[in-house]
Amino acid sequence: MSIIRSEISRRARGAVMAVALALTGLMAQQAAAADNPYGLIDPKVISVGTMGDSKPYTFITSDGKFTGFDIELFLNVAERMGFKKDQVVFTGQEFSALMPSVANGRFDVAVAAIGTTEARKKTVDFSDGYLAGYLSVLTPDAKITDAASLKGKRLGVVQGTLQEIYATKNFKDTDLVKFPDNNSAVSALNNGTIDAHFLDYEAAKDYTARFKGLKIAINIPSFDAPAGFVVRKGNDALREGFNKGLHAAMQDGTWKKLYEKWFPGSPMPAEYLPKP
Ligand code: SNW
Repeated sequence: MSIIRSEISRRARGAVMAVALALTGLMAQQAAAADNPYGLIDPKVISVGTMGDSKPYTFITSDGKFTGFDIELFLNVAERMGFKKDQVVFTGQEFSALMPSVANGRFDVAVAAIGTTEARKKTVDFSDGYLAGYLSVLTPDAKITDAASLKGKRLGVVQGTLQEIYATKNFKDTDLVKFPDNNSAVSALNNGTIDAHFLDYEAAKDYTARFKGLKIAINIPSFDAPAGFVVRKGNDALREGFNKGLHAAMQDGTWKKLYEKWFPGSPMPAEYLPKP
């Protein structure tokens, strides 16, 4: 009898312990969520991977600050989520390193006119879209006017971009030359090492203003791959926080104001404008 009783009480103590442990674990989790609702690497700052030479989307000014449409829009969204300017840390990287760095937990988010595609969604998650436009061929050669005239030419692409994928598939007789970033490709273009460079429309347009000999020759629509903020797979709290901020920025006219500032004269997709 007493042996049975002590066995029962032993089991009961075990069960109570298990419940207590489970509760402690749950409380710890809740405390973590309260301290770090967006699942950030450091709960007090948002660590952002971006690029230094994708003007006017994202670039570094001569005094070392990141700015551009994507950067100002991101800072506005972050502020709506309670993060001041000094709580957002930007780091410049090559384009091809951005999505892997988010997947590996080096950055909380990547921001650099990064187009949303099913292939990319296999390794990272995207916020809702905030930008849609063209992929453009930049060249000093007046004879380059369409895909056929790129035959036998040397075309620059930045590694890992949609331009690289598109050119591989559609510019079959073109010699593709891969670069780590736009500036090195445009240097090669200006010294004649390549015949044309394939990049985002607004960046191409910016280079035409800086180098008078360069023209935009071909525009490929990329509206099916709108740019979004890239987050670690499964970080839904951060992604949803960005979505909420993005929609608020679109609804109150902030998006429109920034678009007109950075992309003057470019048509505005109605879906990002305030809804009545
Ligand atoms: O797919 C387009 C989108 O429609 C908009 O025009 C902004 O650029 C894109 O997102 C494509 N951007 C390239 C990419 O995602 C290159 C990004 C970069 O050079 N930073 O691969």
